[in-house]
Amino acid sequence: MFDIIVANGTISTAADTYVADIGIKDGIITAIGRNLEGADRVIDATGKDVLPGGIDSHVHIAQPSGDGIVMADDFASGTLSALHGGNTTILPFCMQEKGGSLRAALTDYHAKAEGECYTDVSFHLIISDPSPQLLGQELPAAVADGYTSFKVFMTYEGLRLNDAEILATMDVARETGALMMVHCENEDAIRFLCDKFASENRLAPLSHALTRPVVAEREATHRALSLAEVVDVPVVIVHVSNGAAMEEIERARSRGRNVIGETCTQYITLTASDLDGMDWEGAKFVCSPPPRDETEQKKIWSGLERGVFNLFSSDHCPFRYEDDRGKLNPKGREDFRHIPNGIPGVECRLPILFTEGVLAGRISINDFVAMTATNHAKTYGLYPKKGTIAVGSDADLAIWDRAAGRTIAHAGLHDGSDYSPYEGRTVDAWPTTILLRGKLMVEDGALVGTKGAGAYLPRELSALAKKAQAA
Ligand code: DUC
Ligand code: ZN
Ligand code: ZN
Repeated sequence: MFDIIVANGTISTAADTYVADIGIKDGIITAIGRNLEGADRVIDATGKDVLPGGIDSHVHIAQPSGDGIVMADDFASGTLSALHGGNTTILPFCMQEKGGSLRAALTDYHAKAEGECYTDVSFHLIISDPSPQLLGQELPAAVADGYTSFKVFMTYEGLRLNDAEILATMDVARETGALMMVHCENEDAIRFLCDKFASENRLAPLSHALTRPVVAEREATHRALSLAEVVDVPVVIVHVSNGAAMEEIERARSRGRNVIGETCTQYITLTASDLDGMDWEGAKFVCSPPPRDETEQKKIWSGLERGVFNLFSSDHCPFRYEDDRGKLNPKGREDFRHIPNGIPGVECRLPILFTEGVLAGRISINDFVAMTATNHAKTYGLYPKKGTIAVGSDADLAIWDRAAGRTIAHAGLHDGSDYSPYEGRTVDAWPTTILLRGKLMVEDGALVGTKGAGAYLPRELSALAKKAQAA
């Protein structure tokens, strides 16, 4: 006897595509086969794609942003938006405040998420202050408690770590088996260019892209990979925006390094010229690394096609546009250096890649599942509970309708921002019915689940990092 049967859908995992029924009991997939019977509820998925719920492992929600700036999403709106875009798990970042403890940051972040989520959530840490106390005690304790990944920044004053600090932090990753993610951009190069642009009074949003050139990302990527080689530790290079940085990853792998590569929606869809919009509208596209040009987009596509990128994420980092605490804050409306970095995108990630990747014939549906769900679970210690359709796995399912295409309009999205960088773009399919651990959350596009259905997920060590530690 099942609680629910999802009947006759075309199931795709990272490995396989086939037509079958899925039997669900107590939130778990307990049977996969033809002609399953005996359920309280049968969902007919004939002619639909049944995929694992998406996992977006790069999302920013309710992150302190300083300077009177406030992120547009709390856990309720951020996870609701993720859910409507076909996701059942997201991994936002819990940031250590400079000089603050990790415990304090985690207590605060858990309090923000508790009872608010529509998807399951787990947290990466951001290390902003790698003091001996943090590296020696707090971080290892947090890893043991299931916070098994953390991010460091090579850019942003107040957040960036120098090379010595990165090495010391990587050493903790090696010792604990945690996985380290690196934001690769050369802060000094960016600072130099920003000062130069400011002295020339070139303060419009486009200057954001011009002061964060490809070379600043390529150099930092090379350096991060070199430092990881010194420590002999695996590393995740997040939000790769261009071919040169991507080639650094390929070169490191050819030396035998264990490198996970991530790219994001904005690097296959947007270009720097979007920042050059009418008036100050370019602020809507300010994110770091910035979108590049069509040549770089093609290189990123080639990386997706050739499997260079393991992860395709949104880097959802939402601010409102018309808002004193958002993009058009009093300083930001006059000087690109004060426009908060980041764009919303958690709801559009999957339909855009499905349309432009799968339906356009660039990647297989199995590669799509790998890059949007399975590999995220494997990378961050959630597999096989999450990220696949298999007996014993959580019944996190997205039922896709290829007749539910639409033109993206922010009015139809669910995040807390007031615009979408993907406004006007057409997608040819949408995940219209979503189950979270067997619970029907969205049915034919309408919310039927409740806030608080999403749970916090402590994580195992990454299988990838474990491998390195054992070696
Ligand atoms: N880095 C991110 O990972 N997200 C948004 C902004 C940034 O700099
Ligand atoms: Zn980043
Ligand atoms: Zn990010």
